[in-house]
Amino acid sequence: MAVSSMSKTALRRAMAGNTVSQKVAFNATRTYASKTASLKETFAAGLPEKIEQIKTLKKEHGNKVIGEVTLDQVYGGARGIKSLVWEGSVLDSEEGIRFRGKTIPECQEVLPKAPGGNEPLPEGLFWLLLTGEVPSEQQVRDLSAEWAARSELPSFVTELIDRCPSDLHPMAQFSLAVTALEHESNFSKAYAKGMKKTEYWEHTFEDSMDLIGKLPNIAARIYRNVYKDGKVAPTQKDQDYSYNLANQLGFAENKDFVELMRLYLTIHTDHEGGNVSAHTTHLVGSALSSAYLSLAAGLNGLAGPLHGLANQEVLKWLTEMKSTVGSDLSDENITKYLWDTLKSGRVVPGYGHAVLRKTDPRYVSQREFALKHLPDDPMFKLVSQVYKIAPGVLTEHGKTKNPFPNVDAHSGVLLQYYGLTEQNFYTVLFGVSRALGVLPQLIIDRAVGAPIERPKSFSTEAWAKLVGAKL
Ligand code: HAX
Repeated sequence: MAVSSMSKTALRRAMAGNTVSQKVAFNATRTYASKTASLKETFAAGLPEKIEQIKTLKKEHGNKVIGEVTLDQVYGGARGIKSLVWEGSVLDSEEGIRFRGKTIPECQEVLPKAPGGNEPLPEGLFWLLLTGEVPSEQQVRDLSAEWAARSELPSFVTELIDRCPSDLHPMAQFSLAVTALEHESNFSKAYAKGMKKTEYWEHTFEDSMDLIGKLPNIAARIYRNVYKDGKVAPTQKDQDYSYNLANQLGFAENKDFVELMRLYLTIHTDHEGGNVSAHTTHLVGSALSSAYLSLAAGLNGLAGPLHGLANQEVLKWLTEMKSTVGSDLSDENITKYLWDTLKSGRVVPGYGHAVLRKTDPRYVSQREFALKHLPDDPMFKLVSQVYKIAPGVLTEHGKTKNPFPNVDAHSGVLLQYYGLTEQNFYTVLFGVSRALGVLPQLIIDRAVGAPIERPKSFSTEAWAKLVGAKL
């Protein structure tokens, strides 16, 4: 019986009575034995309740008015318009992100860690985002193994990456490789043959798991081709996702870098649904494009300098500051450099946010990592000094609604400390993590039958007419 056609109770009963080998047979896609419920089984078990909740909510409250929209919002990038469903996370302007109701420190506390490690494994956050449940240690180990088992790239994708010119931006190479993986899509093949709507999510789940499994190989191949010797270490099947990424990039000898990857891949996953990469993945997915095509679209948005590319821009900006200002990095000189940046019409990268109005907790968690592992690094000290000065300058400048740092103000400094100094590559790491945040929602969208997205647009003339204005 297909997982999707079982009731929640029937599924739980079936799982409770199953032996290990029966459980493995129950989920045909599983390639190894385990005593605990798999991610797919756990998600399937919670699905009927979710579908019922949405049905009841729509039936009983579907006509309720949930807000009003001003013309300023329409011309202001739809800022603040309540119009999207996103299950994994909610962003509060003061407090920052909560993943399924949990803050970053809470996630650091409760999510399983690698043996001997302190940071949460991103596998656990993926599980939490998809199911709303904190997985057990064993479930997370199984997920690591499952992603490692799916990590191999088709040879034509490897060749495609190898043939990219080394001056093609790593994000463009990344998006190209993910798009090419469409060739492997279970969903697209099943759709072409004809499948029931209730089967959509299972194929999207399989595509998402395959895609996530392959991302470290893609990212590392791009990095090793562009900056190193082009050789990528094979995936180690008994290691976690972040270890493999660190190892394939060539940095796993340093245990602290592996820990940094675990933290980095956890905190960059998800930031509710309206940001460019999340919204784009969801929007493209709403047309029933596969997980590959949907994520590639999201990655193209992440590659913009106002979004994910800001983490590359921050380190560039700090490096330029050092060469412009010279060795006297006094508060006065940094203040002057900030003003020079603003007066030249540029933004201060890593500062400001469309929703947040306080320091981003993702910045705080990286700062805490730095205080623990690299308190004396000169670049970290510079980041801390800018943190002390920039909010005042931006407030005095008077434009930005949020003068505090966002996630991108810190990540580059951590990476460069461990020797990953190639800034143009940084957003690829962000993209690997973002996949773990946006794909759970794509699976949920397919599981609950989310419709194709189609908001209404008007020309300026038509808007003017609507608000009774004369142009
Ligand atoms: N430096 C200078 N000016 C800034 C600024 C900054 N860091 N942040 C905002 N402003 C300006 C805006 O450009 C805008 O100016 P105009 O009126 O001339 O257009 C004005 O302040 C009002 O903007 P806002 O309402 O405060 O911010 P937005 O919602 O329009 O934009 C951005 C949010 C994140 C794009 C913006 O703060 C910015 O450009 N920051 C720098 C780039 C950056 O760090 N991006 C990463 C954000 C986090 C993220 O998505 N990571 O992936």
